[in-house]
Amino acid sequence: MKITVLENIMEANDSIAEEIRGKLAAHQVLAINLMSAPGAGKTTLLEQTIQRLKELGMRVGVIEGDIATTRDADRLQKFDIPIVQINTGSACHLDANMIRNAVNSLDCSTLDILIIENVGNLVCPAEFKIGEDHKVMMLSVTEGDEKPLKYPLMFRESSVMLINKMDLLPYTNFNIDEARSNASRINPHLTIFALSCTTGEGLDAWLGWLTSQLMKKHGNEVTRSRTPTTKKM
Ligand SMILES: Nc1nc2c(ncn2[C@@H]2O[C@H](COP(=O)(O)OP(=O)(O)O)[C@@H](O)[C@H]2O)c(=O)[nH]1
Ligand SMILES: [Mg+2]
Repeated sequence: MKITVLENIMEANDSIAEEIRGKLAAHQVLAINLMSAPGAGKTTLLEQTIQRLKELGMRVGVIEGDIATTRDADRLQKFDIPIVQINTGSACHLDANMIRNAVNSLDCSTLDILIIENVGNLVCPAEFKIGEDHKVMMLSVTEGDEKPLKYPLMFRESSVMLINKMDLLPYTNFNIDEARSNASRINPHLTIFALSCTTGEGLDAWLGWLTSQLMKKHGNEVTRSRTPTTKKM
């Protein structure tokens, strides 16, 4: 009985996720679901990524998912882009229903890319489709190279793994080859980039992947008008 209820919840979520995917596709908006444990560096990556995308003339929107506070959204205010903050209260992940409300409050015709920072958690966010084109997960070198084996779902569901805080590598026992091989064992199709959001090392390769996905969505048309707003839900 409990299993049936869970399946129904997931089916309902997936059908809303498809509706979101359709709406974003109609506007050629690339949607990225960014996931990691708390503190891996998602918001710092967003700061670096938004800056570079804006320099390329891309129109970026962000949905910030957190249990409480607008701290991350506040950090992104300086970019003058549309941001929607979702405070989940006690929920440890974003689901499609939350994202549908957030997407409906954005003007998708003014966006090229929507980046969704999920709630910091290495388990639950991977279970929920939210209408994204790609799940991107971040593992920082302070978390341990065995994490792909201990939390396989997130690594299996993701298109990209970002190994962050490479500047701290000399101070840890993190083995980068071990991390790559553990992750590839879980998901042989995973694209892996090692980077540091603090020093900027490796960010070009990440941006290269992101812009190639944008070009797939848009062809060569990337327009430049933006509508800055910040909303709290
Ligand atoms: N040394 C180092 N610190 C980083 C790096 N990226 C993020 N941080 C720091 O890690 C902490 C958590 O970063 P944040 O972006 O808030 O993580 P989030 O919880 O995943 O959004 C902050 O103190 C960041 O300055 C990095 O590449 N190297
Ligand atoms: Mg954050």
